[in-house]
Amino acid sequence: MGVAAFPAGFLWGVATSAQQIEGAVAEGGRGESIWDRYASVPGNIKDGSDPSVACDHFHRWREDVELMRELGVNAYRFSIAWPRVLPSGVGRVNAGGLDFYDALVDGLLAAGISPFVTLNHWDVPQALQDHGGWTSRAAVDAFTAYADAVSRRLGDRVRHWVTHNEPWCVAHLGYERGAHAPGHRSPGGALRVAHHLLLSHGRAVEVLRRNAPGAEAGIVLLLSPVEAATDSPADRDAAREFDGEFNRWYLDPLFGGAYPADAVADRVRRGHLDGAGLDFVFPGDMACIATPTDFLGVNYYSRAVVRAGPDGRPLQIRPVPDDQLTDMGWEAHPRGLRDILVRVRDEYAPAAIHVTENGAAFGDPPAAPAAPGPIADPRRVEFLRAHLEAARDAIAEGVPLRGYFAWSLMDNFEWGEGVARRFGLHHVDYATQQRTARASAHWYRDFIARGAIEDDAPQHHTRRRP
Ligand code: IFM
Repeated sequence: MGVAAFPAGFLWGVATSAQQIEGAVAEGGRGESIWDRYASVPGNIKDGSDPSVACDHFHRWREDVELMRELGVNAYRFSIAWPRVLPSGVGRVNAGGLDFYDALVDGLLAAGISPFVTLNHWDVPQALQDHGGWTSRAAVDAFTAYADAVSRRLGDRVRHWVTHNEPWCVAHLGYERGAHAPGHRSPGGALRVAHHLLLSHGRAVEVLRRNAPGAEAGIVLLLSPVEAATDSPADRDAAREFDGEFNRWYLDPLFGGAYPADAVADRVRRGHLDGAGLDFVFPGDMACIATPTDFLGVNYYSRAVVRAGPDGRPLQIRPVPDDQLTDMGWEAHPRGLRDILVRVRDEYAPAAIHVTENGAAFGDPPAAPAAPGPIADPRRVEFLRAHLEAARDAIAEGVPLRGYFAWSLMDNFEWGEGVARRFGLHHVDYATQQRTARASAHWYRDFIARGAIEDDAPQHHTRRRP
C-alpha cells in the first residue's frame, strides 16, 4: 500500500459534543436542554442513564485537553451547549456560559490544538421547544442570534465553524421516529424541521462570515452509501427512496438549491406532505440554504443496505452476521467511506471535505479497566486503520479531504442508548471519572506521529546500495 498521501496541513482530530460530555447541566447559568428533559422521562434512555454528569468535562476540561495533547492531535471538534449561552432560548446572553468556551479555546490553542466548533449538536434550549422548537420558523431567528453571540465572542480565534450536526438525526430521529429528543412522531413535521435547520444554516453562515472573517464555515451531514439488497426493481427503488430521504434531502438543497424532485414525490405518495406540499418554503429560502460554504463535514459510520418492505417502504437490513456488528448494530464497512467521499465530490463538488466523525462502539473485556496499561480494543484499532486507509484512497482519487476526526475522544452519553455504548479512544469510569487510554488511542497517536499507513505486509528495511 505504501506511504499515505495525507496533504500538508491535514487536520488530525478527535470529536465530542457538549451534551454528551459536559455534565454540569445546572451550573454556570445553563438553561435546560431538550435532551435534559427527554432523558428525565423513564424509558426514553435505554440504560436509564442521563446526561446530568456525563464525563464531567465542564470541570475536567483541562485534563481532557491534556489527553488530546498526548494523542498529538492538531484539531478538536466540540460543540457549544446552546442553553449555556442562551438559557431561555432567546434574549439574554449568559456571559458566564461563553466564559467556559473562551477558556477552553484558549487552552486548546495553548496546546497547539485548533478548535473546530459546532454550534448545534442537538441540545436545543427547552424554552425554544416550548414554542415549537424546530417546527417553528422562529427557531431560525433564534439560531441566527445564537450563532451571532458565540461568534462575536470566539470568532477572533476559532478558524472552523460548523452550523449543525447531522440534521437528518434531528429531523427524523427527533420528530419522525420519536427516538431522540423531543420525541415527536410526525413525518410531515420532520420535513418542516429539516427545512428550518437548513435555512438557519444558511443564515448562520452569513453571520459567521461577518463575525469571523477568514474563518471557514460548513455543515456536518451523516451520510451513507446506499445499496439495494437485491437487483430486483422493488429493492432498487427502495434504495433510491432511502438515498433520497437520507442523503439527497440535505445534499441537494445545500449544493443545488432545491429538494430532490423524486424524494418530494415519494413524500407526497407516502402522505407525508399534505396538499399544501412544501408550504414551509418561502421565497429566498433555497438560495439562502445554498449559500456557498468552505467545507462539508461528513460523518461516516456504515453503509445502508436496503430492501423494499411490504408497502414498498425502504427497510434497512443487516448484511453481515450479528457477531460482526458493532455494539450499535452497525456494520463496519470501510470501503463505504471512500465511496461516499468520491460520490460527494463527483455529484456536489464541495470546496473541501472533513470526515468530522468516524468510529465504533465496542465493549471491553470484563476486567480490562483494572489492568495496567492501555485497554485492548483490537476491533476498534482495526476499524480506524481500515477507515483511514479508505480515506487515503479517496485522497488518492482526488477528493479534497482536509481532516479526519475520530469519534470519540472518550466514552460518553450516547443519546437514547445512554452510557452503555462506548465509542471512546479513552475508557471512562463513570463512578470515578477516571479516563484510561485504550490501545486505539495509542494506535491513533502513533499513526498521527507517522503520518502514514504502513504496508499490510511486514516492512523489510534493506540497506540502500551506496
Ligand atoms: O454519538 C453520536 C454523535 O453525537 C453524532 N454522530 C453519531 C455518533 C454515534 O452515534
